[in-house]
Amino acid sequence: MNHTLNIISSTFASTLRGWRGTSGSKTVEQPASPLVIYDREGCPDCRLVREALTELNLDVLIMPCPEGSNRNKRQLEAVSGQSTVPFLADQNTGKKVSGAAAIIDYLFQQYRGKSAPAQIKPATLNRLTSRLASAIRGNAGVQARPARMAEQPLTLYSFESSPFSRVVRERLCELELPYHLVNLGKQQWADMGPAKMRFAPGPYAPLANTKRDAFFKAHGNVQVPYLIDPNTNTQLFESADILKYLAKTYAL
Ligand SMILES: N[C@@H](CCC(=O)N[C@@H](CS)C(=O)NCC(=O)O)C(=O)O
Repeated sequence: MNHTLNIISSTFASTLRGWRGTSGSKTVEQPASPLVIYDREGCPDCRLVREALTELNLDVLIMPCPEGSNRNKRQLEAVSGQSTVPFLADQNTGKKVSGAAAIIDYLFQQYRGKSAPAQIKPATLNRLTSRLASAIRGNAGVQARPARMAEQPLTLYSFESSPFSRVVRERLCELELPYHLVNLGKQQWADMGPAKMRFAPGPYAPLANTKRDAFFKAHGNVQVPYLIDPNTNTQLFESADILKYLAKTYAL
């Protein structure tokens, strides 16, 4: 699909979800061992889990389980005894949790010390609009494409509602490439808007001592998607360039 149309449809998907998965909490302590999420980008229930992860500002290791391939599903079956996504394995507590409702409840209780707010839970309206968002994206992030394996997981800086990041996450899922998902949800009004045209006037400054702050110090701005591939020593901004890179490096 033409990249501009792809981004427009991705923007519609975020709009259908009311731009949930844009804001991240101001403070968070990342778990010592990364949470592992078995996920399918185009799956409506998985989206609700990823929205909660952005909201909680938690980073996770995503094990993509697209339809039509067993590469990561074999591991899912070994860990969980079943093959449905979303599934969470928390090595910090030894907990294994299946299904969006239970995972979201667990994440809020464990990492925020309170119940998940009603608007985040997989209630009927959230499930319906998440289904519509998947429908708008067609088959993107659902079916496996033939791909080479990556020796080490990639890293993607993203936040759930980011239309530009979604198209990259979809491709990572289709290619079954495990990746560390670093959530850079927006934490204040000054973060709103595109990196090159923020809504707030004046020079941009992220909140001090946050992941956004660290990213800003490293790159001079905060823009997602940003991909790191340790297998080829590559770091890339720009969704179109990242998609081309993934096709050239991993698609068969
Ligand atoms: N041309 C870039 C645009 C990326 C972009 O505008 N990303 C937005 C999020 S969708 C962003 O980074 N906004 C700044 C921020 O979140 O601080 C691409 O295709 O990757």
